[in-house]
Amino acid sequence: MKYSIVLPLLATTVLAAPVVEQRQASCPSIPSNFPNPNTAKLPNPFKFFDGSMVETKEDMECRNREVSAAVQAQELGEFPGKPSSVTASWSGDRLSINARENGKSISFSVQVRKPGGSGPHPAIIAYGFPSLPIPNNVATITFNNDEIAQQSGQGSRGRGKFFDLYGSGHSAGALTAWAWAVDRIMDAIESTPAAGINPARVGVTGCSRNGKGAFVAAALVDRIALGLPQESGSGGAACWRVSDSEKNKGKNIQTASQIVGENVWFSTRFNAFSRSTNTLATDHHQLAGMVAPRGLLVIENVIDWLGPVSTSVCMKAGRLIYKALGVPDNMGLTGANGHNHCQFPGNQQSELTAFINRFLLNMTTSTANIEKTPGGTDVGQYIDWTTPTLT
Ligand code: MCU
Repeated sequence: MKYSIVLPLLATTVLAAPVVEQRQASCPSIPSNFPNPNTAKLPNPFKFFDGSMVETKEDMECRNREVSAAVQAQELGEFPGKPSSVTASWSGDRLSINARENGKSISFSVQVRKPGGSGPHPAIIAYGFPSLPIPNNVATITFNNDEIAQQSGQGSRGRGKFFDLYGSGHSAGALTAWAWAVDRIMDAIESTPAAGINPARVGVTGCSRNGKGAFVAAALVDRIALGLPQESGSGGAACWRVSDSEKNKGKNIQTASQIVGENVWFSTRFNAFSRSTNTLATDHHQLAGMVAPRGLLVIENVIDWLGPVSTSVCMKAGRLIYKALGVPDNMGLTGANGHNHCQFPGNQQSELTAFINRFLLNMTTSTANIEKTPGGTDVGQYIDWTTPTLT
């Protein structure tokens, strides 16, 4: 299928350090019914739900829209767009944000620690607190995601400021609610030059449960220039199908059927699929595809519960989407072992530095061929499709 780009909103020169592309493809209408496969192989990211093939880069944008719709319908819950009013103000070291919709209003603020100089500065939004080293020439935006949507077991479903605005029965799981707030932080950065942050150079990070959040935010919020999900494991960089297959091989790995009971990260819509992940219309390699062609460094650890085989295979499959788009090096994955959970190790530093340099600091650093994974993670066993070269 060939669809055309109709409205280039922001011209970009894709040299060493691409800025976020904001293009508007003219796509067919997004389906609201999705296929119901029954396969342990990862779904073909290059085949539309109607069976036609993705042939161009613009097709991939359209494909991502239907993938997003399916992921929202089956896993994440609805990701609301910009509310009717979003206002922001800058004072001290805080960016305060107010969002209004349907007569309701919420406010939250983020703390911004900035480098010296007037800026505008690149920045990394950190869920909770940064669990990886942010260089001092990049601003740190500390985001208290728990106040937007709580994540403290089943009793916390529908609690937090997102749900104060949209109602406690809203379908969004916590990951989606947090991504909505990241989208509002981007609104605030754009509308508040006094904050001194460059909206074209913003990354997002978080570790573990917050790593799942950072990954979903990078996928859903297309103004994010660099995703840095850290040790997100199941529900983030792992693919549901591969995690189930690993569980069946006897591994102590988090699976969909466990995760829906543990916490409220996903929508209740996901419950119907948690014991039949082979029937999902998509899997998480396609979340990486939603980030493409923007920067993405997936940082993992060799801990059984996270699913090192699952995250490696899944993200290798995701990197094939970057490859099809002609930008394989805009994504990397690094799965070092030998460190405690969320304790960023020295042996992942060079990859992190390269991605930050290239995508946030506009440097010509190479991010080529970063695929550091454990053995036994051959993606070929989990896919039955080939990777096209999209025109
Ligand atoms: C890896 O993230 C989670 C994991 O999914 C949970 O099962 C476990 O309880 O907590 C991990 C985490 O957030 O650790 C800080």
